[in-house]
Amino acid sequence: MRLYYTPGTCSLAPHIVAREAGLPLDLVKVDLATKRAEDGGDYLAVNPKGPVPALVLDDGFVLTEAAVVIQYLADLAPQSGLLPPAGTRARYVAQQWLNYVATELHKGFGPLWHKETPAEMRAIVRAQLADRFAFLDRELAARPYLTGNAFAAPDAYAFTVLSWGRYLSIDLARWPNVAAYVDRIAARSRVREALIAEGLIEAEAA
Ligand SMILES: N[C@@H](CCC(=O)N[C@@H](CS)C(=O)NCC(=O)O)C(=O)O
Repeated sequence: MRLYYTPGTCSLAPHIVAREAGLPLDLVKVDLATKRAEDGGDYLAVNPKGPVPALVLDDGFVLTEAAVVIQYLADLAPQSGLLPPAGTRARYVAQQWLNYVATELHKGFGPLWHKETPAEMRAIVRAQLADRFAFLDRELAARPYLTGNAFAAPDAYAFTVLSWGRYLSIDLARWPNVAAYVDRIAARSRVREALIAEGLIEAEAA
């Protein structure tokens, strides 16, 4: 399987899930500005929608949309416990979190990445994110991970997105349970491997 990724973006989430699941992946870096893959290929030929991630299976089938790619990978390794079996209530709870991360957190950051976004809009977006982080902070007061006592696939996605705060001067220390959650996940050995592989932390720090 090949994962098309761009360091530190949402493609980090399926990358982490693959490592936590013990699944080998070939990583292909994508320059989002030019839509060129590091192997010289045209990324738009892989995913005509344009964004990372895209997962290309060994038979050439292409999966996109982070929350779906994450589920596909976790389902390849059911023994990893990263997602409960399909059809169970616990699975729907995990899907609720994946969807929440995708639509409220991941896309909630969207306007902040565009330099044309006016200051008034930035203030509204930051306030909305703060409300969502406050919600997460209340949830994480009750348990260490989104779905319970164990790290699971939605945590890989939430960790990835929450980590963007540092690029946008959003100090997670305002939400101590969220800050502790991010630190807890960052300390996991498979997560550190993914961060090193994407060049986000130094190997010596592993
Ligand atoms: N709907 C897609 C959106 C993915 C997405 O927003 N990817 C961002 C990086 S986090 C990206 O590639 N942006 C550049 C672009 O859209 O050209 C998903 O959920 O996977």
